[in-house]
Amino acid sequence: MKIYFSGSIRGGRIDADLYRDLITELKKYGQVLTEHVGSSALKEELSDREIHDRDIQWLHEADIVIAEVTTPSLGVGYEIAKAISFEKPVYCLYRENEETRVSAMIKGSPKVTCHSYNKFPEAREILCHIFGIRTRQ
Ligand code: 6IA
Repeated sequence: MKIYFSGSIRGGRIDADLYRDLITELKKYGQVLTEHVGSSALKEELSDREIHDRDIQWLHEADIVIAEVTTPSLGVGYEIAKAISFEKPVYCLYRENEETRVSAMIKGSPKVTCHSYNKFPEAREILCHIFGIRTRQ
């Protein structure tokens, strides 16, 4: 099972540690193609074009896309739209929050399954549920 995890980079890194913990959890279910999204020491080693082309290639290869969408990010939104067009299953996790509300284009999409959670253990349960269902299909 190849998992594409999507989370904000240039949109803001406030949730970087949370992404790292989610990725650690996701590794129980398969190969996470985008482990760098949870890294606290991101380096600009590739050009923007190289990043784009590599990530699109990984999206093609992925069996499932899991996005943490609490921090709004153009890149995450773009990846979700691409994943939908590639007919990949897309799941979004987000924390309910007064300041940022998830875009209606994500929450309102019939092709995206959204789950809200408060604390990490709840997110872990949601992932368990998602992969429990998917491994039985
Ligand atoms: O617009 P954003 O940068 O927030 O978009 C984040 C999403 O785009 C993530 O889910 C990544 O899959 C992808 N992405 C954006 N920038 C990079 C990147 N840059 N490396 C890999 N994937 C990326 C290198 C790090 C650099 C900005 C310090």
